[in-house]
Amino acid sequence: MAGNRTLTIVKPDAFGAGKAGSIVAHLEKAGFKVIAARVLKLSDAQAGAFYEVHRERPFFGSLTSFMTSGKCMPLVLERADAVAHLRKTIGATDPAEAEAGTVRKLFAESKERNAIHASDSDENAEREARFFFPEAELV
Ligand code: 3AN
Repeated sequence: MAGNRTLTIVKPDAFGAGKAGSIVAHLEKAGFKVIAARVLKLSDAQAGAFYEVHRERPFFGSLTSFMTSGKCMPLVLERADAVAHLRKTIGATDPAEAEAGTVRKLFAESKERNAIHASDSDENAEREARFFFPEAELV
């Protein structure tokens, strides 16, 4: 998927508040095409595996309990320069620091309940897309 695909997750805060449709519409307006999507409630094991790189961080337990607190919606998105463009579209991790018009400024509550995830590199986009979707759904 090098370069033109990325993985996003509408997190449980935004999904539970009925903001998924508005967020996907915002992403489509930003030029992203939805390649794959699903809705699921992550298990503790899945959340721990997805956020493995953060296991030693002080917020790991809180992050995984938030991410398993309700349903979320992972999507694979496509457009040119997908990873960088999605990071710009969602804004800073903390919505208080996010630029006006970004997904987190519009829809997030706090640094943890921050509405949306986006892969931070092509390598992680590939790994994270495969985490949620079988090959056949990524055509
Ligand atoms: P981003 O989601 O912007 O890539 P990362 O990769 O630094 O941010 O952090 C992954 C997730 O961990 C964030 N989306 C956020 O939900 C959570 N997180 C990061 N830093 C903190 C923090 N200081 N306190 C609570 N949660 C945090």
